[in-house]
Amino acid sequence: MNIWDPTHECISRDELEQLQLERLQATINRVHKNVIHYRKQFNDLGVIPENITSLADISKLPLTSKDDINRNYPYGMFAVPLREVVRIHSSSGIGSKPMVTGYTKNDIRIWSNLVARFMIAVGVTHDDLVQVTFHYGLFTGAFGLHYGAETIGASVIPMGTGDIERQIMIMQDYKSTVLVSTPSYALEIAFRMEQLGINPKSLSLKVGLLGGEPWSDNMRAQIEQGLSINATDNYGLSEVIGPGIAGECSCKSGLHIYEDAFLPEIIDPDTGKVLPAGAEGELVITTLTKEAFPLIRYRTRDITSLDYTPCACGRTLVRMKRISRRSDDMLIIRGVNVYPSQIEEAVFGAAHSEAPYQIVIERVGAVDSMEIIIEVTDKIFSLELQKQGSFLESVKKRINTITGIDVSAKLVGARSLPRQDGKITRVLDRRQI
Ligand code: DLL
Repeated sequence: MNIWDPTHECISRDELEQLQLERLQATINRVHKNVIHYRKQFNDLGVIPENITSLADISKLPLTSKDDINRNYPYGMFAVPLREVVRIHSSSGIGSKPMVTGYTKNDIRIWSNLVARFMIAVGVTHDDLVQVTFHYGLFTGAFGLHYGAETIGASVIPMGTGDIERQIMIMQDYKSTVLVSTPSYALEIAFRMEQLGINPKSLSLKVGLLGGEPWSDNMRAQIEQGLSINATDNYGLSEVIGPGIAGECSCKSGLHIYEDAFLPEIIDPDTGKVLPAGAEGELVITTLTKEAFPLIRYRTRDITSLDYTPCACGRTLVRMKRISRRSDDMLIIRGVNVYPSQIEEAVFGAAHSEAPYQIVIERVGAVDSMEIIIEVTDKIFSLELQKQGSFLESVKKRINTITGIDVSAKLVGARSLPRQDGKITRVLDRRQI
């Protein structure tokens, strides 16, 4: 079996814990010295870096949230001067501003190697042709997978997102062997191929490296059949590094977390208390190698559990269960993170006042759609028809500016949205994943 970095992926637990402690102490020293936010938090809790002498001491440190990152927008939590940063990425924040992350040259090198791990783990080699269908831009997905594939010496086809039929044509003509995408995009490609009468077996595809959004075993089976590939799962989030935090091996019984680079904990999302090994709760991650943008006890809001039993693949790194839900209200629409609060900001901003609204999400085939239904208020009602049209346009434009996604919007009669105890259900997610 091929293992990219056996020294770290098959390390004994004792050695791993020693390495983690050394890296944790170095990270704590760095953020204490260079990041005002952490120094202040440590001071408030009476923590001095010298007090962290075991991995268990991590519970003395404060948790970090998306709010903290947002409050320090854009560069306040960087631990190096900008001149040492060679790359900036960002992802959706809670409000109208994104969360900005940075990488030093060394961060990029480590990131590429972490991504290489899950590629090699599911059988991708330097002989493969890797078609990357993520959007190349501020999103971490495309660059992360791109560099990982180059690191193992595979040939990268940097397609980006776009017309599905063009993706299929390139797949056919360039003889792509690996598909990099979100699970829903992979399913969309499979559906379109079926419509076009293309036999998936006529393609050269063999592996799907899929991640960026939750997906079920049922979806996996549909993708595997529809594209005639081995569909594998990988996990990450932009704030922490992007893809390359965890990935499946060929056993497909959980995702190995790359614990030499990330220290995972599971907490109770309501109390913040650390839960025992095996319990389900919110994944919290401390970065152990990052230079530009280290994070201490970052609340991912993703719900999972950790399995420390040995894996048949020979890797000793802990496995996390596939993520199925979150402890906050973040939605992932076509791979893009969206908060209901951002939609509300757009609706109220366009209406210049509060307006009753509901967000409806559907999945038709494999494609997510979001519709904003807004009740006519006296103020909106008094607008002539043409102005109502431009109000809806303004809502859609604002949502697109904040989140980058296209939505539809419509007006309905006053008090026509269903209410429970006087309240409108803000989000109606009708997707069956
Ligand atoms: O989605 C990074 C990524 C790109 C991972 C490509 C894998 C492949 P964000 O846009 O910041 O980063 O979204 C992160 O997406 O907190 C999870 O809720 C969700 N997510 C990511 N991967 C998975 C997965 C990228 N494999 C958020 N299964 C995370 C379930 C996932 N959810």
